[in-house]
Order: sequence, then structure tokens, then C-alpha cells
Amino acid sequence: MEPVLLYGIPLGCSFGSIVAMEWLGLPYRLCRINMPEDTQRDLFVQLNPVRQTPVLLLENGTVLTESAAILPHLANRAPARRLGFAQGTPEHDRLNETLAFLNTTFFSAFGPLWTAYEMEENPPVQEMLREMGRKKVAKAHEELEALMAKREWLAGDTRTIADAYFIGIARWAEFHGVADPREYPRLHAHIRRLEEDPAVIFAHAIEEQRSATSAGGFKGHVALEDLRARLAV
Ligand SMILES: N[C@@H](CCC(=O)N[C@@H](CS)C(=O)NCC(=O)O)C(=O)O
Repeated sequence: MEPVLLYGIPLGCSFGSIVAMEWLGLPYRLCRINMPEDTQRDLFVQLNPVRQTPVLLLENGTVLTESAAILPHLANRAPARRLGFAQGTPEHDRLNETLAFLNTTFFSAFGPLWTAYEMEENPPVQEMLREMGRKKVAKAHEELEALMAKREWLAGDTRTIADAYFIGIARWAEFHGVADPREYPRLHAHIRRLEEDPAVIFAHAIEEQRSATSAGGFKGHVALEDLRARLAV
């Protein structure tokens, strides 16, 4: 069977891996994971003891976790698609640098906002966390805005897995009502361009369970329980 990407809803950062899968154009399946309920299930914990999505189940029954590992793995599957670069090149270094920034500084800037959103009501603590989150998200946006002054795409002159990963996280700013797009015009133009991409439109439709047209190799969903038989022992 094709590789299976386990993606988390609502609003998972695995969105970027769905976009990358579509850009890749190779056959794949998806497995829908409701967070946090499904991430606590025995089979999911067996797949990823860290209890997080995305998870990529490979053809040989082994598992790859972490966006920073899954996305380069996908890019390497079809080098002709140019979603990544050959190891040892300056472009590869630049892509690693950008992915690392997105996976640490940008991703974690939203941490306080998610904590405030998910915690039991406690207005003073929530307001403090929101303020901290607003500042961290604004700083990360400033850094990305400066970067986009020099580049057409996040990691250089061409579209890469960094852009796929970015769009799955960037939408959190609107969800939390932070980072006014007018303050980051280049970054916002980049977001608008990505939002018009068929792969991004597809990923939204998948998350929202609307009819979704794949421009890539999507072969349908599989249930979590059906993956049990595929796991390598
Ligand atoms: N370092 C991981 C972080 C993954 C992560 O935090 N995933 C969240 C969604 S964005 C998740 O699955 N949370 C599980 C839950 O809320 O139950 C990566 O980049 O892949």
C-alpha cells in the first residue's frame, strides 16, 4: 500500500505535510486523527509515543514522525519536483535553516496562545499568556517579513517544503486574532499566494471534510485501526 500520512484536526501543523504530499504528486493515503482523543489511543501511541501528528507510515511498515523529518523525506522521494535540494549545496543549507526557524521559533511562538486557548478559564493567566504569545508571534513575523524582502519563496527562488510547512502554521495567527496582516505586507502576500494554491485548497477541504479535488496522488482515507496490520513488528 501507499504511504499513509496521519494528520491532526483541528488546525494541525500536519496541514503542511498534506500540502507537500500533494506537491509531490506520488500516490498516498491519509488517516484522520481527532486531537486530542485519537492521539491517546493505544495504536496511535504505538505509532508515535510522543502522541503528536504528523506521522508518516511508510510502505515497509516503519514510521517517521516530526515535520522536520517527514518533509525532507517527502522532498527526497521525487527530487525532480524540486521541493528540496541536493545535500551539500548552499540551497540545501538555506532550506534547513528556514525549516529549523519555522519548526522552532515560528511554531513555538504560538505556544502561549494555544495554552491560553486550551486551559480552564483563568482570565488573568490567560491574558498574560496571550500577551506573551502576541509578542512572540509579532517578533517571528517581523523576522519572516525581513526574510521575504530578499526572497521570492521562504527558502529562496523556488517553492519548497518550507512554504508547505509555513502555510499550515501561519493560519494560526488569524485563528488567534494576532499579527495584523497589514503590518507584514510581503508575508501576507505570500500567504495569499499560497492560499490560492490547489494543494492548499485541497488540504483545507480535507480538514473540513468538504469535497476535495486532489491535484496530486491522493488515494483516499484509511481508518487508524486499519493501520494495525501494516505496522512492522
Ligand atoms: N515537533 C512536532 C510537533 C507536532 C505537534 O505539536 N503536533 C500537534 C498538532 S500541531 C499535535 O499533534 N498535538 C496532539 C494533541 O493535541 O493531541 C512536529 O513538528 O511535527
